Amino acid sequence: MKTYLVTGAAGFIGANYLKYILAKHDDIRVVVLDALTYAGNLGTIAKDIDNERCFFVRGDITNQELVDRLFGEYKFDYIVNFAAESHVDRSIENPQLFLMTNILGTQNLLDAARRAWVTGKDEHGYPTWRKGVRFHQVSTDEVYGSLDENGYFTEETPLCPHSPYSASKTGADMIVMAYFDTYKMPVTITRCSNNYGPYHFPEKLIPLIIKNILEGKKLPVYGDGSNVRDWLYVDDHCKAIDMVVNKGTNGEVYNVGGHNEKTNLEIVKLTIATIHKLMSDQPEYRNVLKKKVKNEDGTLSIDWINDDLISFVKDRLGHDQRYAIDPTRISEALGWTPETMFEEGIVKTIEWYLNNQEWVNEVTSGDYQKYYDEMYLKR
Ligand code: NAD
Ligand code: TDX
Repeated sequence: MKTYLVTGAAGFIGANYLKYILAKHDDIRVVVLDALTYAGNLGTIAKDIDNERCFFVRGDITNQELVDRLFGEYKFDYIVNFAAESHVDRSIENPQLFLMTNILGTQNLLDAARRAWVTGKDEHGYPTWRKGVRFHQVSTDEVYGSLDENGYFTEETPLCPHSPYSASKTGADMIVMAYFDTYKMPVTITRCSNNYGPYHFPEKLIPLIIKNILEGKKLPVYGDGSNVRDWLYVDDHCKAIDMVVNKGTNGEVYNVGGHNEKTNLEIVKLTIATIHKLMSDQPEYRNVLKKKVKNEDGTLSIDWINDDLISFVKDRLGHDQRYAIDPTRISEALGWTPETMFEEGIVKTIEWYLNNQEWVNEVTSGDYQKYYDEMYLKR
């Protein structure tokens, strides 16, 4: 039986990953470590925490004493590090927090693992490691910087981050690789493109657009909307991480992406059209609308759900133009392929939000409105 430490599993991808591995593997035990920042929600994973196979600890990955104690209490085999400050716009406002969590938090976890897992030294002075252990870092394609209209990021693309967020993730990746080179620590890294799916916090493009449409608010598109992102359904990312954790090669980086490039404007228009179609085909979904406009016959109108909601606003500082991933390595080495086509995934995602408005209300009940006003009213 393998024991996992999964950090950041009360957030978007970590929660989906937790559900994925608990469903996939009977013979595992998982400890979740999460600080429950604004982006973490215990309700998302409450049903998964049974105190038999899955345990929850509220705490900060930068806390050395806490992380050492957890390593002593549970004999972890795998560390999967999702915990991070993850929003580019917030990193532009407060870079320091990003460096603390994303770089120093990763270093703290690496050092705790080193203290727990090193068994001795080899003849060259390199540490020897407990068999079957691994530290997996969940990284991002943003570490490679930005592409013009041609080409793809491969694992050999030079690291060239632009935002404080992506620079902090690059710093973390470089520390992870330094521990492989210096200590021969068993590590792997995945670098994934933009994820979408259930439990995505509504500060990120797709869930923010869905939320605003339901409220009848304007849809803020940065700049001219021509920036391109490569979208991947979150379960496909979880599958990739599961494969790398269990079958990856130490010291290797794996790019993960679904060859699904779309401009932001395309994404916003597709979201508008999909919500309109779902509410047209299944009128009961209109009850979810917070903006209530009545037709003459008393039913709720959806005529106003159209592209006129789009509002072009001031661009993000240092906005990366295009991301696109070449996933050849993970496909050839581990047989990974994405399973969910975008056309299917976006409908599944929107339906999930329409059916889970309580979750949206819960995660946006705190400082969300303040954040929204500060971030968008000045644009
Ligand atoms: P998220 O912001 O939704 O969740 C982050 C989680 O980490 C939250 O539960 C939060 O409470 C927790 N956390 C934050 N700081 C912490 C700390 N100091 N100690 C312990 N827990 C802390 O993020 P996400 O979108 O799920 O991203 C997860 C990981 O995947 C991140 O490392 C991110 O860089 C990476 N990633 C995200 C995407 C994407 O499209 N969202 C794409 C590629 C890579
Ligand atoms: O209101 C908005 N309007 C808008 O036009 C928001 C929130 C975003 N955008 C644009 C900016 C980006 O070009 O949409 C695109 C996607 O933005 P985000 O959802 O903020 O994602 P991005 O900046 O691409 O980063 C995401 O993918 C890589 C995650 O947040 C990162 O954690 C991950 O590493």
